[in-house]
Amino acid sequence: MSASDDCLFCSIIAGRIPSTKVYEDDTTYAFKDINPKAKVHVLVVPKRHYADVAELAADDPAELAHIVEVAQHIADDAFHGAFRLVFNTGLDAGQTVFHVHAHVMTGEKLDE
Ligand code: IU
Repeated sequence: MSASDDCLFCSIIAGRIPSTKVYEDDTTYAFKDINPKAKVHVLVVPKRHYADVAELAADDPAELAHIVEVAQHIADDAFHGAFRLVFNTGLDAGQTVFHVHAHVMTGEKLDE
């Protein structure tokens, strides 16, 4: 669970790799996805390193709830509160970065 130098999102949180920050507080960081799948596509991550959402939920459910709150705030600002929240979990579900991240998609009416 410790931050590792070879974790891309740990490096983004630490500022070693640039990102377009959308939100930050003591425990949580949010930045624009470099390959957006919606008009507004933001990744919300805990600053502490967890591989996936199941690991986060088991160790720190309050942080998971906080990530949902941050997603709601982003959507309140971008699109009257409507948003899609996705946690790809595991290689076969399309997870490519193994630092848990919520995809927040909003800013427009989304396909069903
Ligand atoms: P996934 O759920 O693990 O597949 O999501 C990883 C996301 O991280 C994906 O949407 C990428 O576009 C995004 N991303 C990024 O925002 N910045 C990067 O430097 C890299 C990936 I690499």
